[in-house]
Amino acid sequence: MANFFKKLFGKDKEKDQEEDIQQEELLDGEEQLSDEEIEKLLFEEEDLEVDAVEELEISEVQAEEYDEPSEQEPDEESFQELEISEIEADVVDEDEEQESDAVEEVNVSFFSKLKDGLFKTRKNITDKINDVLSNFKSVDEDLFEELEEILITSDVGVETTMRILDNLRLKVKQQSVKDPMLIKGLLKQEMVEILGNTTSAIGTHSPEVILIIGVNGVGKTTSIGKISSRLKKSGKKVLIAAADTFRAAAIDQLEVWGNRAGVDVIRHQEGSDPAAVIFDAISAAKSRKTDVLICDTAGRLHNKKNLMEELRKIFKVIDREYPEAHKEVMLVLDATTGQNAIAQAKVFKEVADITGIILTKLDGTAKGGIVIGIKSELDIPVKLIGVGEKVNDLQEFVPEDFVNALFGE
Ligand SMILES: Nc1nc2c(ncn2[C@@H]2O[C@H](COP(=O)(O)OP(=O)(O)OP(=O)(O)O)[C@@H](O)[C@H]2O)c(=O)[nH]1
Ligand SMILES: [Mg+2]
Repeated sequence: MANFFKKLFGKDKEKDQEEDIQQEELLDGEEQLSDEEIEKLLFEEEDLEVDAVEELEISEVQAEEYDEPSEQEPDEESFQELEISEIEADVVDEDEEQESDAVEEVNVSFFSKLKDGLFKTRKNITDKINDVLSNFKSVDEDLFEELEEILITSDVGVETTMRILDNLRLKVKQQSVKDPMLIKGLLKQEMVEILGNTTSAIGTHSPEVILIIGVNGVGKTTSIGKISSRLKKSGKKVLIAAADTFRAAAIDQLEVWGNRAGVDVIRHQEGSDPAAVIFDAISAAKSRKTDVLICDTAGRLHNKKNLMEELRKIFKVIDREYPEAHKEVMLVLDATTGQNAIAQAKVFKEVADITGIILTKLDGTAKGGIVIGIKSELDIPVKLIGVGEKVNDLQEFVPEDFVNALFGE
């Protein structure tokens, strides 16, 4: 626990100032990304998405065929200005859906939900792989090149794709594979190996604090609603802290999710100090003997420096006031932003010891290959995946299930 948030606070007060300077340097120094680029990454997702598509797509037409923008893309202006009336309208809709959800729960298994959620990615990756494999009579370099293109256009990432293909070539040689159809099994093995199988669930300790961070619109608040509901159903005492005080609508949105899950939300007024909300929430969690405290944070502030400073203060309060609590820092990334999600993670990694990733909106993208890229490039476990907007559409990430669902098996 002592090293938790190690980059964020000093061991004593004297060091605080020095660390502040280091922190500044961390954020503003010779990073691979320029300051301007980081600002852009954190605050201008509209551009990000366009950039991601423009820079990274080898076969734009092919990918876009399946990658229609979802209604909930973060570039929606309306999301920023979300009115309470809109939130309420949403609740009515979702409440109606809840009943059918309950029925659906019985019939639709966890796995088929995952399969459905990965529909666009499956079309983009697996259908194309099947096509290629059935068109080839032997396993040769042209076949590997075709596979390479498919993986890169699905946002697996160049480096990771190369790694997968090198290992594949090796296995093909070692096992003297001649039949192209056998490649699929080897490819699956390779993906499962990269993804690993060491995911530890969140919300299993008591007391536990789960801090949810990420840029605006990625799905932080929605994920908190989904996690709260799951934990509550599993018998945990849950409390939510509305530490995104930047917009009143954000607090109301969280309260709506809290009500739905039957979980209390500790809130202050719009514009109040987020660290003070966390302080109060910790006091409440202690006196109510809460098992899990989940904290929402702002994704958009006036600038990157404010955002990082705010997180820093929050971390400090948690560490000081709740040292006995197990801590999880979950970074939420939007799968539809492709490689930019990885760039965002790199920025947040500099200021927080991220313990896991929640990858949302996998249902809205053909580029679910990003899961493999994230694991391979960042080495932070993807712990939860969002495959839809409803309360039950957040799943624990199990590599083998994911790869099987991806290959439609
Ligand atoms: N399709 C789909 N939509 C999702 C998923 N997760 C979240 N969303 C949608 O994404 C939009 C933004 O979600 P929020 O939870 O409000 O995002 P946020 O990160 O809290 O945003 P800020 O509060 O502005 O920082 C909402 O319309 C959600 O319904 C998912 O897994 N799939
Ligand atoms: Mg939010």
